[in-house]
Amino acid sequence: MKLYYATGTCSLSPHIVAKEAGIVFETEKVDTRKTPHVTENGLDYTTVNPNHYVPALRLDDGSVLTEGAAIVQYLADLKPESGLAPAAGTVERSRLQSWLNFIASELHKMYSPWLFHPEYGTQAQDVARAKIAERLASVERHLAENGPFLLGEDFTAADAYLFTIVGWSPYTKVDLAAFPILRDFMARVGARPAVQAAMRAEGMRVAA
Ligand SMILES: N[C@@H](CCC(=O)N[C@@H](CS)C(=O)NCC(=O)O)C(=O)O
Repeated sequence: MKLYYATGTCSLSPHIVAKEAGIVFETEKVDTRKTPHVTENGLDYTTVNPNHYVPALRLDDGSVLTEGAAIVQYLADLKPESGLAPAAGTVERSRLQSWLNFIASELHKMYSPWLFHPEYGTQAQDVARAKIAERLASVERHLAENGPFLLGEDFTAADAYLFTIVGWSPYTKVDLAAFPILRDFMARVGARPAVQAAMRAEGMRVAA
């Protein structure tokens, strides 16, 4: 298997899940700043994902799986004993999917593209920040009542995704000051050895 990734983007989430599960795979870095995007091996990335974006997972049969929320579940299901995804068909699995969908649509796609492209203008960016703050307030309440992780006691793929997206806050001027429980979550998840291993593998700086 091979993960196509770009450093520090949403593809960090499947990278974390793989490290947490002890799954060894190849990685290939994609330069998403070039058009068309090219990989470190000189491959036109549109031949991997016609939608251009990372992450994408090349499976051992040569086919490609896209969409971060699907990739993390696929990886977690390869190692059910990791507890990164509850068993399919259970209400707990549906809760995991509920969180993955929430993070993808209510957070990920609010931070990106809006807050990474100044050309959208400050008015659009202020609206995005206000919406993100509303959503983070609901995550904060949930963690306060049901934490320490999104599904309760155990770290799951949803936590890897939340950590990845909320980790963009310092670069996008999203203020986490009002969310102490979420900040605590970020510090706790950021201290996990598998999370640090994934970040280092991508060349990211890891807090001491
Ligand atoms: N719906 C996709 C969105 C992935 C996405 O937004 N990827 C960004 C990085 S976080 C990207 O590759 N952007 C470059 C591009 O769209 O060309 C998913 O959830 O996997």
